[in-house]
Amino acid sequence: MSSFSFIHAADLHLGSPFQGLALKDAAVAAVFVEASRKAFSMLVGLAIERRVDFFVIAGDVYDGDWKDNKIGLFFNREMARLERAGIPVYLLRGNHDAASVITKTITLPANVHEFPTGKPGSVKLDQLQVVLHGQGFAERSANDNLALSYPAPVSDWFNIGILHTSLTGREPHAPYAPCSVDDLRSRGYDYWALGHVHDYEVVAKDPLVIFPGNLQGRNIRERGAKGAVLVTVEDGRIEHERLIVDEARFAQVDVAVGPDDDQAAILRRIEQAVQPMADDMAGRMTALRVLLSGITPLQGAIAANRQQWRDEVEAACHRVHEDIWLEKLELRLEPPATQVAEADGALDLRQLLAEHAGDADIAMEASRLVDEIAVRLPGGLGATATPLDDSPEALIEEARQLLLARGQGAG
Ligand SMILES: [Mn+2]
Repeated sequence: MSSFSFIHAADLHLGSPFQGLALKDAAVAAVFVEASRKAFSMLVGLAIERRVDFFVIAGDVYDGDWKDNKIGLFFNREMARLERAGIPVYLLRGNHDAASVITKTITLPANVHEFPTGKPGSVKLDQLQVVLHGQGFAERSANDNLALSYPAPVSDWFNIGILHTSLTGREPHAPYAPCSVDDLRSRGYDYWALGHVHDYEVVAKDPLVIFPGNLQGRNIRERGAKGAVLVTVEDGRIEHERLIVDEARFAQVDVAVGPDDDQAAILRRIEQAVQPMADDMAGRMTALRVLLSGITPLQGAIAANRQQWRDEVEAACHRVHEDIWLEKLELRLEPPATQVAEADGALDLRQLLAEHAGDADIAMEASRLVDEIAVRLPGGLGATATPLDDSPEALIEEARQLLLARGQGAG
C-alpha cells in the first residue's frame, strides 16, 4: 500500500454570523467577524506547506444561502490556491449547504470534486490506490440512514467514507443521516471522515471514525481550540493529528465566590482563574464568559450594578492578558440565608423562587416572551436560534438574581 496524507475538515460554516458577541471594541469585534475565513485560509496554507495529497471536506462549507457572491468568491480563491499546489479537494453538501439551500453559484476550479446527492458516489485515486465514497444532502434534512447504501469497499485499496451525520445523536446537533458506528463498520472501510458535529471527537479507532469539529468557534457554546485533522498513512499504518487553525476563541471560567470575599477578593479570584488561559490561547483573541457562583452578601449589589461589575471583570481579564475580552458575566449567586430572612420578613423570597425553579409553566411563558420580543428586535436578530442570545433558563436565572437583589433592598 502506498504512503500518503490528507486533510479532513468539516463545518466551515462560511458566512455564519457571530452570535452573542456584544464586544464594544470595534477592532476586537472585527477579528471575530473575519475569523472563520482566516481559519480556513490558515488550513489551506498548512495543506500546501505539508504537501498533502488531497483535501476532504465533510459538509457545511457554507452556513446557508449566500447574500451575494462574496462568500463564493472567497471559497473559490482558496480552492484555486490548492489547485495551483496540485491538491485535489473532495467535498459534499451537509444540511446547511444542501443542494436545495444554496441558490447562487461561482464556478469552482477543476480540482474540486463534489459527491452526488441522490445516491453515493465513489472516486478512485489510482496512483495512491485510495478510493473515496460519499453522498451529499439534497435537502436540509436527511432522515435516511445514508451510510447503509454506501458501496462495498475496493479490496486492497484504502477506502475512505465521507458522511455528514449526527450518528445515533449528538446534542445539540440536529439528527441527520442517522447511523450507528456499527453501520459504518459494516462498510469495511479504513477511515470515516465525518462532519456535522462541531466538537472534535475520535468516535472509534477500528476503523478510525472522526469528527474534526468546526474550524472556528462561533459562539460561547463552541469553546476551546478548533481545527481539522491531518491523516497520514504509511504502509497501512494510520496516524492522525489535529491542526489547530482557529483565529479567535471562546472560553469560559467558573469562579466560586466565598462568603467573606469583598470586591477586591472576588476580582483576584477571577484573575487567578483566568491566568492558565493566557498561556493556552497562544496569542489568539479570546472571548471569555465568567460564571460567578456561591453565597455572598454582595449578591444584591452585584446584580443591581451588573454593568459596572461586568467592566471591572473585563478589567481583571485585561490585567492577565490584553487579548482576553469579556463575552458575558453570568451570575449564579445566592445571598446568605440570614440576609434574606431579615430583608423579607414574612416572605422568604429565595425559598419561593427555589420552589418554582424548573417550573415548566414559567419556562414556557419565558419562551413565549422571548419570541414576542425577538420579532421586535432590529437587524434580523430574531432570525437566529437564540434571539436574546441566551436560553430561557439563563434569562430566568438573570431575573432571579435581580429579584433577590430587590428583596434585599439593593435594587
Ligand atoms: Mn451540519
